[in-house]
This record gives sequence, structure tokens and C-alpha cells, in this order.
Amino acid sequence: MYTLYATPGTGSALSEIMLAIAGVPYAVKSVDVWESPTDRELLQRLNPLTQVPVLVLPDGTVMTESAAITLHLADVAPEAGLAPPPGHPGRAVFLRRLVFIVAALYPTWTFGDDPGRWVSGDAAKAELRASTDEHRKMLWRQMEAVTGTPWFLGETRSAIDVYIAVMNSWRPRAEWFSAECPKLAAIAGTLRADPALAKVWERNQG
Ligand SMILES: N[C@@H](CCC(=O)N[C@@H](CS)C(=O)NCC(=O)O)C(=O)O
Repeated sequence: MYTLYATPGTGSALSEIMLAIAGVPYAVKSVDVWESPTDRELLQRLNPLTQVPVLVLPDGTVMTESAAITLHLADVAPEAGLAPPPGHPGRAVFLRRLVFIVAALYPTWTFGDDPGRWVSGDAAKAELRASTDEHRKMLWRQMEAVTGTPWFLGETRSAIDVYIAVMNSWRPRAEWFSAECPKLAAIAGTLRADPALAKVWERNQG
């Protein structure tokens, strides 16, 4: 049994959806990564970065980092199609964009969500929030320019679509995607409407 430490609406939704798609047995341990000192202490023991997702594997191994978790689940459940397998024509693009999302896009929230962690003074905080928000929009436009249909990789659904759908509700939020990145918005809409994932989406509203 896998155990996922998760805070609804955050990046742990990525791993929760992928666990559901992979079809492996898992339990969700709800934690409040933002507000609860007790939960943060618990998380910090598992992940010194005090971040979700944290996934404890059936053998007790602790995994962090959503991309690593993605690749692990793709290994244990290859039939679920989270990642195109080695040799697949979409494999290189998949790997490139998986790392692009976690290495280029994800840090824009890390540094912009709570700028007071990194800089002091209202002006500096406002500037860091605004600059990371703008940079993120530019990165999403780059993604839109290389997005296929109906899925990011074209006919092949993959974990990249899960990232696109989860992150669709984060700043700059769904309305911006509909107006500026319609292909990404369509992918998010399709995956969010998948009845097989309804319970997970419901748990991750907000
Ligand atoms: N690189 C990590 C980023 C994870 C991350 O930033 N998680 C956020 C929630 S979306 C978090 O736990 N933030 C709490 C904090 O930084 O204190 C990944 O891909 O899993």
C-alpha cells in the first residue's frame, strides 16, 4: 500500500491523480502544509523541504519530488500510460517537458506565492510576486506553442496532461488559460471531466 501525504489543491493532487490512474492501492494522509505547525513538523521529518507531495512506498521508502514520483509510478504501472515507454516517439518530448514543468514552472510559485520568505519590504515582495507571475505566463505560452491535441503529446495521454490540469487552477488561473492558452485549457477541461477521476478532483477543489 502506498501512503500519500497530501494537502488538497496543492501539488500533491498531481501524485494523487497519478496513483488513481496507475491503479495501485494507496491511502491519503491529509496534512495542512501551509497552516499546521504539527503537520509541517511531521512532513519535515519525511521531507526536509517541508513540501508535498510525499509518497511512502509499500517498502517504506520515502519519495518526494512530483516528477520522480511520476516516473516511479510509470515504472510500476506501465500499462497506465503515465509516460511513453523508452523507444516511443513521444518519449523525448515527454521527458523534456516533465523536467521543464518542475524545473522552470514550479519554482515560479515557490518564489512568488509567499515572497516574504525570500525578500523583505512591501515593494520587493510585490515586485517578486509580479515578476514570477509574468515569467510563468511566458513559460505557459511556450508550452501552449508546443501543445498537441487532444492531449499534450497528441493522441497519447500522459502525466504531462495531469500537470496541465492540476496547475490550471493555480495563478494565473483557469480564465487566463481559456483566453490565452486554449489548447492547455482544453486538456485541463477534458481531464477534469474524467469520471474515473471525479473523487480525486472533488477532494482537491479549492
Ligand atoms: N519540486 C517539488 C515542489 C513541491 C512544492 O512546491 N509543493 C508545495 C505545494 S504546491 C509545498 O508543499 N509548499 C509548502 C512550502 O513550501 O512550505 C515537486 O515537484 O514535488
